[in-house]
Amino acid sequence: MNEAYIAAKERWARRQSGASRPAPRPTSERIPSGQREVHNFPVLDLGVKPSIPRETWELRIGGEVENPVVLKWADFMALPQVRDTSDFHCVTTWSQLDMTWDGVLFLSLAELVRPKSTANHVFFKGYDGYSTNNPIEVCLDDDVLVAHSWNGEPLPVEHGGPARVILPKRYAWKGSKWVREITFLDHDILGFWENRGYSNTADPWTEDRFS
Ligand SMILES: Nc1nc2c(c(=O)[nH]1)N[C@H]1C(S)=C(S)[C@@H](COP(=O)(O)O)O[C@H]1N2
Ligand SMILES: [Mo]
Repeated sequence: MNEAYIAAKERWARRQSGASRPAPRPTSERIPSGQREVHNFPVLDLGVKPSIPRETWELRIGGEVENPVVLKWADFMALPQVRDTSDFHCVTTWSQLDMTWDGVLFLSLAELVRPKSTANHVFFKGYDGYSTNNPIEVCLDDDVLVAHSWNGEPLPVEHGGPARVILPKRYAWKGSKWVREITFLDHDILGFWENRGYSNTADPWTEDRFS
C-alpha cells in the first residue's frame, strides 16, 4: 500500500462527504510576489507543437505500479471527469487567474494503476520530448489533473492538447503539455527545466524559481 495514495484518497472522501476546501485567497492576494496578472494565456514551448490526433493518442502510465496501463483516448474520456478552477503561474512572471479545466484527476489515474508502496516520485514526458518531475504527494493533491479542456473548450494544440497536466500549486513548467507518459518511481529524476537551473520544488508563493 502506498501511504501518499491512501492519504489522498482519505482527503478526497472527506471532501466528497461535504467537508469544504480551505477558503480561497481574496483576489487581491492571489498574485504571488514577482508575478503580474495577464488575461491572454501566453504560449510557452520548446519550439515544437506536436500535433497528435485523438485516434492515435496514447497515455502510458507505469513504473512502480501494480497495474500499468496504456490509455487510448476513449479509455481516458471514460474515466471519472472533474471540473476545477485554479490559478496558473509561469516562472517567466505572468499569472492568469480562474482557469477552468476539465479532465481526469491524477488521483483517479493513480487509482487505476495502483502505485506500489515504493513509489515516491512521478516523472512526466510530453510528445515534444519535454519532461518534468514531482513528488507523488504533490501530484495527488485534489486540484491536479490531466486536462483535456480549458474554459469549456477542447484544449488547443498550442496549450498542450489533446491533454496536459495541470498542477496549480507549482510554477506551470511542472505540468507537462501533450502528456504521453506518466512513470511512478522509487527515486527522483530531474526533468527538462529542473536540469537547467530551475528549482526542483517550484513554489510560486516563496518565489522558488531557481535551484
Ligand atoms: N510538453 C511541454 N510541456 C510544457 C512546456 C513545454 O515546453 N513542453 N512548457 C512549460 C512551461 S515553462 C509553461 S509556463 C507551461 C505553459 O503552458 P501554456 O503554453 O499553455 O501557457 O507549460 C509547461 N509545460
Ligand atoms: Mo513557464
